[in-house]
Amino acid sequence: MIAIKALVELLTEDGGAAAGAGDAKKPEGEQESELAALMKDLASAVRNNTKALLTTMEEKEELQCAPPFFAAGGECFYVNNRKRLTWVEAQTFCRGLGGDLAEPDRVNMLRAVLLQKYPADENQFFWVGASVNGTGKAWKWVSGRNVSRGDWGTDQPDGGNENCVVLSRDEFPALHDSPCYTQTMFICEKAVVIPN
Ligand SMILES: [Ca+2]
Repeated sequence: MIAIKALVELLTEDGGAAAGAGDAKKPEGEQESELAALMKDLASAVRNNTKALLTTMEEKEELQCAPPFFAAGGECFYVNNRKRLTWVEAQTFCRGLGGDLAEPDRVNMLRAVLLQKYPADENQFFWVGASVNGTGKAWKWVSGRNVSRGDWGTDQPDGGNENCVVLSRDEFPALHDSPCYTQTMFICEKAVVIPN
C-alpha cells in the first residue's frame, strides 16, 4: 500500500509538470529510476498480496466443502472412480451424500481438475447431472439450466437413445450423450457449506 501511495504521489506530481518546465526538482533520469524502483516495489507488493489472497481462498474452500467433497472453482465435488453405476444409480448415490450429480459452473474447469487431481486414472467417462427429457431434445442440468452448446464434444450429442450426459476426461469440450443404463464412473456435487 505504501508503494502504491508513493507511486500515485509521484505520478500526480509529474502529471502536473509541463514538459520542459523549470520547476522539476530532479533531473529526468533520476525521476525515471525512482519510478522504476517504485514500479518494482508495486509489482512485488501485488505479487505478495495475490499469493496471500489465494492461500486464504484455498483454506476457506477446504473448510467450505463437507468431506468427501473437495473444493474446485468455488464449488464442491466428489469424484467416484471406483464403482461403475448407471446414471440413475449414480444420482441416487450422490443424493445419499446430500448432493446430486455434478452441475459444474464451468465444465472444462471440472475436466481440468480431473486431469490434475487424478493423473493416473484411466477412466474416461464420468456421469454428470445433465440429461434430456423424453419428448424434445432439451438438454438440461439437474437445476433446470440448459446445457451450453459450447460444452459438447465434437459431433455431440449424437445418439438416438443416449439421453444422459458424461464428462469425457480426455476431450475438450468435454460433454457426451450416452445411454443412461451404461455403467460408468461419476461425479457428485454438494452445496458449499455456509460457515456460521
Ligand atoms: Ca454420444
